Amino acid sequence: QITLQIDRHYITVPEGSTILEAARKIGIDIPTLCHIDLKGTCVKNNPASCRICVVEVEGRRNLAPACATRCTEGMVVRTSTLRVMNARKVVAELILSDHPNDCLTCPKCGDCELQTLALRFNIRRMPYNGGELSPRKREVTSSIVRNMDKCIFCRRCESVCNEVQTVGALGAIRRGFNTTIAPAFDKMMSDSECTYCGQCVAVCPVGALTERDHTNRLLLDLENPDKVVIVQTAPAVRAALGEEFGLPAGTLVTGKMVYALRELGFDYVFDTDFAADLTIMEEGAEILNRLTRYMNGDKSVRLPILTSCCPAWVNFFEHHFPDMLDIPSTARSPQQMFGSIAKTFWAEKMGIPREKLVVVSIMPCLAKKYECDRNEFKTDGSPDVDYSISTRELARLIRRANVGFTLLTDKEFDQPMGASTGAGVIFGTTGGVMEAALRSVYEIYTGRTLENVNFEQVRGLAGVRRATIDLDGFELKVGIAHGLGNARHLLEDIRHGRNEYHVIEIMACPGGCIGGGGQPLHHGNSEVLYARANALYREDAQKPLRKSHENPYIKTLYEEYLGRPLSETAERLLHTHYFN
Ligand code: HC0
Ligand code: SF4
Repeated sequence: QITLQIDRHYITVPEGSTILEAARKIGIDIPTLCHIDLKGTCVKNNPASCRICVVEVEGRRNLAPACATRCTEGMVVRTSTLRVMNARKVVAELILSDHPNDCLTCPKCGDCELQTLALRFNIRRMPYNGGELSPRKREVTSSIVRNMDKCIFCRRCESVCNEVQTVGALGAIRRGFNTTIAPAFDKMMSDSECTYCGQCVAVCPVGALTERDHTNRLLLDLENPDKVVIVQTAPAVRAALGEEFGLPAGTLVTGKMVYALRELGFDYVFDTDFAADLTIMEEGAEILNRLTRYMNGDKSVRLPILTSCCPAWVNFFEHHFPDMLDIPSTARSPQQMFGSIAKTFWAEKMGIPREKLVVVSIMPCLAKKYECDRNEFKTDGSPDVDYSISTRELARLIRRANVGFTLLTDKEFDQPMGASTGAGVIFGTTGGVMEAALRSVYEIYTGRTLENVNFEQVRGLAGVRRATIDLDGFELKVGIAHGLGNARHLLEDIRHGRNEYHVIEIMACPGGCIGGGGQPLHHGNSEVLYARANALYREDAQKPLRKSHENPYIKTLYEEYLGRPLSETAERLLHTHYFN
C-alpha cells in the first residue's frame, strides 16, 4: 500500500496504481481522450498518447501523464494548477488544429469526448488552425461509417479490435502527417476481416467511427400510406434506452419504449424476445438431437454445438475458422427468425402482401445491420428484416419526434409476436442464451419440471465461464464466452482436440448484447454493464412464464404452421448455412 497526496486529499492505494486510478477513486476526474479501462472485461487502452491527463508532481520539472505515472510513497500531485490547465488546453487546441470544425452536423455531436473537453477547457478560439488537414479516408459500410479525418489517434479502436476481439482489422498505417488508422494496405473495412461487431464504434471518443444511420429512411417509411411498418425490439434495448433520457443505467423502460414506438407511428410493436423463444425451440432441438446421438455412441456427431445468434460472431468464425463451419447451430438469430415468420405466417394471416410490409428491428448491435443485408435472409432480393436501427438511433428519433420519454406510461406489446417468456429476455446478456436453452433442454430431456429456473452458474461477466449440469446422470458441460478474443481461445482448443464442452454460447461484445456497439455509450464505466444485465434478470424474474417452450403463442405457431422443431418448414424458414 502506498499513501500519497492528490490536491488536498490523502489517499492510500495498492502498489502499482497510476495517478489516474488513484484520483478517480476519490472522485477527482482527470480528463483523458485515449485511456479506457472497462473493469471486469478486457477492454483496455493505455497508450499515454493524448497527453490530456497531465498533472504536476512535486519535485519533477516536467508535467507527468497521470495514466502512465505510478504512485510512489509520499508523492504530492496537483491536478488543477494553472500550469496544468493551460497545458491541457494547448494539447486540446493542437488536436483541434487537425480536426474538422463541423461539430453541428457531426453524428457524434453532443456525445463527443473532444467536444466535451473543448467546453470544459473553455476553448474559445482555435490559435493553431488554418493549416492543412491530414488527408484521410471515408467509408460507409452496411453497419459502420468511417470518417477518418475526425480521428485523433487515441488508438482505442485499434486496441479493442486487436486485443479484445483479436480480429486485427484496424491499425496505424503510413507515417507522420499521413498516418491513419485503417485495415492493412489501406483496404476498405468492407474488404477486411471486420466482423461489424461495432466495439470500435463503442469506444471511439469522437466522430471517426459511427453507426450507419437509417433514421431518415425509417421516417419516410412511417409516412408512407402504402406501407405497413412493424417493429421488433431486441432484449438488450429495454435495459439501456433510458440512459439516453437521463435515467440511471439499469432502468427498465420496456413499457415506455413500446409507447414511444407507437407514438412514432409503427403499425405493430412486437418483440424480438418472442423470436428468442422460438430460437430456443429450434436450437434446443438441435442440442438434444446431437446429444442423444452422442450418448448412443454415434461417433460422427459434432460437439460442442455453438450458438449462432450473434452476427459478428458468425462473421468471425466464417473468416477465421472455415474448417469448423459444421459445428455451430444452424438456427438463425432471433432477429432473422422474427423477420421470416413476420413475412410468411403473420403476413399471410393478416393478408398483407410482402411488398407492402416493412420489418424494422431495434438492436443494441451494429452487426445486425449487416445481418439484415445477408443474401441468405432474402426472398427474391427482398430482405426478411428490411433494416435495423440501433438503440442510439431510436433515442434520436424519439427526441426528434418530441416524445417526452420519461413521462410516458407503460404500454404492452402487440400480440402474438410480442409475447415472450423470461428466457427470451435474458438473451440480451452474456450467458442468457445458454440459461434459456438449459431451462428448456433440461425439462424436455428429463420430463421433469425445474424447481429453480435460475442457473446462477452461467451468469456474471467473467470472460469465459463453465458449468456442469446434471441431466439425469449425464453430465452436460457448457461454456460461455463473450468478446471474440475469448471465443478464439475456445475455438483454438476445439480445433486442436482439447474440447471439454458439449454446448458453448458465444457473444461478440463484452457483456453480450447489453454492451453492443449500438447501445448508449458507456464511456468506460463498467458499472453500466452490470446494471443493464441486472435489469434483464429483473424483468425475467417478473415474467409469469420463464421457459421458452411454455410460450403459448410459440406453441400455436408450431401447431398452425411449423409442425415441430426442425420440420421441413422450420428448416427452410428458421435455419441457415455458413460459408467463408
Ligand atoms: Fe441480441 Fe439477439 S440477444 S443477438 O444480443 O440471440 O443485438 O439484445 O436481439 O437476434 O433475441 C442483439 C440483444 C438480439 C438476436 C435476440 C439473440
Ligand atoms: Fe474490429 Fe469490430 Fe471494429 Fe470491425 S467492428 S474494426 S471487428 S472492432
